[in-house]
Amino acid sequence: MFCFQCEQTAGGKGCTGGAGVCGKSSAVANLQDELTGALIGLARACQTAAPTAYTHRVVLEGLFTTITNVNFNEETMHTMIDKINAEKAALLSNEEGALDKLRKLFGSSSDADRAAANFEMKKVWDADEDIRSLKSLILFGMRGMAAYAYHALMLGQHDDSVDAFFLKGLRSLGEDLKMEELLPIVLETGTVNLTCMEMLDRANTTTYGTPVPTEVPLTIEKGPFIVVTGHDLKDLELLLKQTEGKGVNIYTHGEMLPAHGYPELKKYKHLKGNFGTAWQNQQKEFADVPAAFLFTTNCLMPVRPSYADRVFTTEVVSYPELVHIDDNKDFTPVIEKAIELGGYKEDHEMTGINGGKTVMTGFGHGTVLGVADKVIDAVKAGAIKHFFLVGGCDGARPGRNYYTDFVKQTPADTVILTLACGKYRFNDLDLGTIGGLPRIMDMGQCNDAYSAIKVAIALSEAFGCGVNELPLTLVLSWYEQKAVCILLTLLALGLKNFYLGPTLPAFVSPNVLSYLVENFNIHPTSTPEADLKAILG
Ligand code: SF4
Ligand code: SF3
Repeated sequence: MFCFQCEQTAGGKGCTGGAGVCGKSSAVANLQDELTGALIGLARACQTAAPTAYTHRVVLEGLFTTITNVNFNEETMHTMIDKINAEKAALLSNEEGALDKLRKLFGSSSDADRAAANFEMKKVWDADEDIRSLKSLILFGMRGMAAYAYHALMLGQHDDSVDAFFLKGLRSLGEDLKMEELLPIVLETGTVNLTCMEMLDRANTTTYGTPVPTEVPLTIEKGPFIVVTGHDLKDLELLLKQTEGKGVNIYTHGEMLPAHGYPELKKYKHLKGNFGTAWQNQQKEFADVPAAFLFTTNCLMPVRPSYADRVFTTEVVSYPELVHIDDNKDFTPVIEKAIELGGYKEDHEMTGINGGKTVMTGFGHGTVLGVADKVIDAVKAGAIKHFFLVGGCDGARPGRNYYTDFVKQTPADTVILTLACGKYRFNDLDLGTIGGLPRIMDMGQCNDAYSAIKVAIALSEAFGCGVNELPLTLVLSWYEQKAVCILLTLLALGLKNFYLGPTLPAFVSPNVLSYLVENFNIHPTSTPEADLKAILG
């Protein structure tokens, strides 16, 4: 196996051998390469055979499946590969002349299979390091973006330009392209991801309303409960409906926390609070808990015996021997498990990592821009000196205390916007308020980076300056591939001067890194003291 798509990759270089640091086996890693190669084959076939809505859905599922901490299961990997190959065969046989045209495109091979041949990912992993680096940025960015497009699709939204780009991007991985040909596709991944995040924001807010600031308890009430984790709001809604009146409470976990801010989800009285902290603590936090756990997306870690009997998966999440809830979305096994386990006998107090008993969420662009006048006045009067966006993925590396310490050390006249699961490092801190607004404002999930971008653009318009001239600094943490697509969006928008940690991606080659540093002024994080001093002068 070879995999270097996430931040915890072995030795900061790449996972090889029997298994990845995430627990993914070499068999699954190799199948993920085969799956990606099949997707490239399908994208090639779409050059002469028209893709259908189903084709686009298969592409999303295939890419989403390969995100870190989503699929650990050889069996479902095989099913997915078969599905992709079947779709390619169906497209080519349905469209008259499609195969002949493809043969022409690919030379004169008489072998039908070779015309839209599946690609061997080893060719990318063995390529020149700069080509490999740029193709990795495209592939990993598309994997992250596919998850967002998938959630939007579950709420009935899709976008033709996003669908078309996945096919173009996949094809580019199998082509002999030079650096100067790949670079524009890297940036295009970021531009298309902005459209994709906007689509998901629209899907979420038109379905569930505009998020409102909401205080979320961390204490678990007595009685049966289910913990829902991941990013898919639709799954949460379906589970809330199916548990109504059954005496089973629902708690969010990880990236599901921002669900509490949406009016149409908040209205369910049995959506009680948030359980635990970020994903990398699950093996400790889930141990012996008398509740059922439902994973709707990443980040699933290898399950431990003390709670393996109570973890359920849905969507593309898959782990050997766990009960999977299929597309019919009948959550009965999850609900029955929660009732059987019974929950805690008395209310069970839990806290955030800094000891806080509640957290706040619900500060999306709707809320923040709703008080834009207040914010602008506070900046003009000098009450707010600087904005920080401190957010991104959390992870297990010890150096990630940086983000807690950074936030603790920010001066009292600064505002911290945050998003994604990295916020669990500090979201239970009480840092007081500025002009009636809390100093820490949670904008939502990682895809709600769209909210942060909207706010930054609105501020720059209000102050009549470019976004890069605003008193705003992005201090980002990355772990998996959604962070990659968001980073590409920031680059595509021309945002400069941000801090990235805890380490730089292994798939960024020295040449690509110096390009990014020169053109976008990306700084690796150092120490909170030094970085704050450099930022605030
Ligand atoms: Fe290693 Fe990350 Fe790939 Fe898992 S996803 S195999 S930890 S690089
Ligand atoms: Fe976290 Fe996995 Fe990335 Fe949506 S849940 S941010 S790491």
